[in-house]
Amino acid sequence: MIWNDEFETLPREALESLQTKRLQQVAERVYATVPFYKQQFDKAGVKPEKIKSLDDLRRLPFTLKQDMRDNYPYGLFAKPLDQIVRIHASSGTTGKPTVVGYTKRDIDNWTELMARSFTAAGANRGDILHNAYGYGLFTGGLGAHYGAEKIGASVIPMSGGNTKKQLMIMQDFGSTVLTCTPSYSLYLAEAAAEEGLDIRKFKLRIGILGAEPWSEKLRNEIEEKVGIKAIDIYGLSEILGPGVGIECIEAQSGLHIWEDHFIPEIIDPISGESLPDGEQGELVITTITKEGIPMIRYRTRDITRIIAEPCICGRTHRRLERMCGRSDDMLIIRGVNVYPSQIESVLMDIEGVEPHYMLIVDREGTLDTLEVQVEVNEQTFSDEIKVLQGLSRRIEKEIKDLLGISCRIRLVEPKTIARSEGKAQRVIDNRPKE
Ligand code: DLL
Repeated sequence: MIWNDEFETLPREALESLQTKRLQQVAERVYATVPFYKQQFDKAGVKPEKIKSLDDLRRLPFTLKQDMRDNYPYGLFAKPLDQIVRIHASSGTTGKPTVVGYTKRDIDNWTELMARSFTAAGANRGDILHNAYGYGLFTGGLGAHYGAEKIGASVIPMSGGNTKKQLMIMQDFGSTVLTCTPSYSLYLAEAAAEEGLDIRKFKLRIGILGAEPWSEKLRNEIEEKVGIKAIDIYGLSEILGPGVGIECIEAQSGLHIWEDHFIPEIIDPISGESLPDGEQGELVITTITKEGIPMIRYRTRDITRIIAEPCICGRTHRRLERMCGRSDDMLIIRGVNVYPSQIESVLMDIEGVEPHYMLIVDREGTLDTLEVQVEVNEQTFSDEIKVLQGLSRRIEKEIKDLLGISCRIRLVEPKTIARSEGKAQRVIDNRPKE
């Protein structure tokens, strides 16, 4: 099913000419209304009227998260506050959050894109949608909420936390669609088992999961343990919130990015050079319809590639490969680049190991060290020490074979690694900051 046939299947040529027109408009708008952009454009020596084609986008300067911080809280808004109807902010572990504002039209567009996304994921008006994304400054809860209402589903606005109650409601109300982070979906399955319940017997059929990186292997694990089709949804507050891109249930392979609202590019994260479709690099997004806080060439720091081949679902919007992680989550261990998702893939392939792990990076003398703490299941844990040692050695070898680095493996008892109700934290880097 397609929510908005006209726009979702627009022939490429028409889509690109719409993008060009909207790009010109947004360039003019931000130049005229946001002093920061005027300064940036002037510094780069480009006037908005010089933007005549999609290729000209490359002449515009990038916008960074730091630019949002420097203009905290409202400096990048392109509309006066009396036209802003909603404000969200990203959590940000250190310092001030990044703040975004939406006009009435922005909220309508967001709702439309979430309705498209939910429909692409296979949800519809007959569904009871259990929304366990956090409501609040985080965009997940409210973003999903309005989209779900728009498609006519019955939304249960659970928000995060209170896991036992979530399970009771989910079972008693007959929830059919679950929206939360991938890690929380697994936690729900585990907590259900502790209560003597089998979540697979609930009425859940689809999970629309995102807000954190997860591997294909983790998807398989979730589909098996929760008994759902697990669909990947992507977004970030700086650009919109959830619903920037989503997998379609037909292909479950790559996330369609809604190109009538966003222009994606891939760049080399170090040199900033644009890379061709198909090459992996950092995702850069320009919003072409947003009014409250338009973003020009925003560097997301998310690592992916663009899949330009047509999709079997009939949508013409290109796809992004599942995010491999963030450039700032990439660990450099003894000179080797390591994404936590690569280690996750190794772990998920090994029998007896649970999908709960933590990576601890440290420095001994001048040498970086990596310890992989991973839970083993009850049965394995009660095995003889020899069996456990064999398992450790196997994990260590597979990581070495894949990434070329040695690490220490620490097998830990089931349920000792902290569970999360939102975004999971899987890395602790204790190295002194340079
Ligand atoms: O996480 C918005 C969202 C809510 C997306 C609910 C999906 C579902 P932020 O808190 O601003 O917004 O965090 C955005 O989370 O730059 C990525 O690094 C990461 N992220 C989001 N979705 C995915 C995904 C929301 N599907 C940051 N896969 C982004 C991998 C994701 N990483």
